[in-house]
Amino acid sequence: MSSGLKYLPSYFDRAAQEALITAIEAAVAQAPFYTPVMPRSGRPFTVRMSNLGQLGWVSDRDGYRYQAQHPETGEPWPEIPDQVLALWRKVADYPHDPEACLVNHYREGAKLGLHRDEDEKDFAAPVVSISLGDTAIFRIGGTERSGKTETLKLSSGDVLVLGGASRLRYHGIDRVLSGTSTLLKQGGRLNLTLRRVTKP
Ligand code: MD3
Ligand code: FE
Repeated sequence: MSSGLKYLPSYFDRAAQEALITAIEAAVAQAPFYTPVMPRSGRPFTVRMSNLGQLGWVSDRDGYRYQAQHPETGEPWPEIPDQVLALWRKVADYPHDPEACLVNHYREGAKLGLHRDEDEKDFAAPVVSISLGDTAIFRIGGTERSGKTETLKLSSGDVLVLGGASRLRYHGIDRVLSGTSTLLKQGGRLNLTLRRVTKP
């Protein structure tokens, strides 16, 4: 795969994954998962979302954007947990903390179509992703939608760092393999993506 992609399989051991889940459960009790809809069409995503940090990524009929409040409760997003910030500081190779941590929740049948992450203003910062729960089939292409793609299985505890030449590559989640992990009591998959949004 092209430069700027770092795949760190089993970065978090089981105990660290359980500690992450405890922290995320506390946060989503404050900022519940909601179902975003596509701009214009209003078609719902199959993935449910919440955010942590100063800014959260949201999608509604008006478009995609970052905002400081939960779209349904109007409350500020909870803080990014310490162990998640610690990961960014170790792997991001970027001199500022992330402003946003998008939390994606995949239940049975959920997927995420091929897209680029381009709503941020500073592409010098990487996106750092943590996978928890059921294994996902992740698809990644190049910087053109029509380009070749390849797949990678993302398992619980895996970390991906997408920086440099990989920062603007197309990617998505084809499917989640139900029952492949016992981490989440309800099953399914959680993905955390850490991002710098503004130019420092
Ligand atoms: C490759 N999330 O939230 S994370 C997203 O598993 C998103 O929920 C997926 O795509 C998920 O936007 C994939 C891995 C990832 C994140 C950002 C990337 C891969 C990326 C940015 C550029 C290239
Ligand atoms: Fe993405």
